[in-house]
Amino acid sequence: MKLLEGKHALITGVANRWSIATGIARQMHAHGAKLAFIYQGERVKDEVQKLAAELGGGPAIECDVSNDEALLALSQRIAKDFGGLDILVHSIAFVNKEDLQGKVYETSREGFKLALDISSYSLIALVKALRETLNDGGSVMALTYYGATAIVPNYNIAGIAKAALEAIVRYLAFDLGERGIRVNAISAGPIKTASSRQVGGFSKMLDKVSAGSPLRRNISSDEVGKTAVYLASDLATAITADVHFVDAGYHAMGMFPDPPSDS
Ligand code: 0WD
Repeated sequence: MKLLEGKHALITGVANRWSIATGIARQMHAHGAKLAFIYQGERVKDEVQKLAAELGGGPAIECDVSNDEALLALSQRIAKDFGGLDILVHSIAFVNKEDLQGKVYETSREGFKLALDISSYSLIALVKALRETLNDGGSVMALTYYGATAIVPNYNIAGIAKAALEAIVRYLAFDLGERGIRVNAISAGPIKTASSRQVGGFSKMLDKVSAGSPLRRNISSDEVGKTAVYLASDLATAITADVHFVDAGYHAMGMFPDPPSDS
């Protein structure tokens, strides 16, 4: 059964085929949604255009989310190509590499501003620009991580930006709720991507989840994609202002069993 037939989605945050947004796009395409993509600049243009062609041939539009003029142009282009938008996927984050290790108190004011602008405020900026284009009853979702509410060493400013993002999700859910538009966050477990590799000690995070989560494994971007389909579909019409974990249950562990002894 196709759950998103007739729906139009804007996918942000595709950099390459390993991006979480690519897993979301694959699943939304499989469920019949028509997709548009944004890309940040020339560095990722070819890759995003190629993926857009593979996933239904929708437009790939250049848009840096820190640029308000680009966001205005994006909303005009989406209105022209799609008429209205049913689904908005925010899958964007950026933190300077030096701020993804060491002490949080060493973070510079500029590094903090940049991280919060790109990783958190950009959801407000996208909704602001696209609010007229978003159809009543639509679904907005953003990617977050457990480090928003729990201490994950090295995630540092990224976790602080995710805490802001999750609060933004709740406030936007209230703002848009009177139009039946739902706003949720998906809290994904660690997945190897260009961004996550910047986090100090990232491969150890994968090991800890595969050893310590209830499902004893890591997760894939397509599993995040399937959850995104559900949240965007009419199966989830009463779900909003929520943070939904797709992390093999890792977030629910309060203590970890001892590793098996050799004897
Ligand atoms: O373990 C992980 N990978 C997790 C990621 C676990 C839980 C959550 N997340 C979140 C990330 O924090 C982010 O919000 O998922 C989202 C997607 O991250 P990703 O798929 O891991 O990373 P990546 O493939 O790098 O995509 C993020 C993209 C950027 O990629 P690059 O590699 O080019 O920095 O976000 C885009 C960009 O394409 N992006 C922007 N797009 C428009 N304007 C901007 C910008 N200013 N900055 C970054």
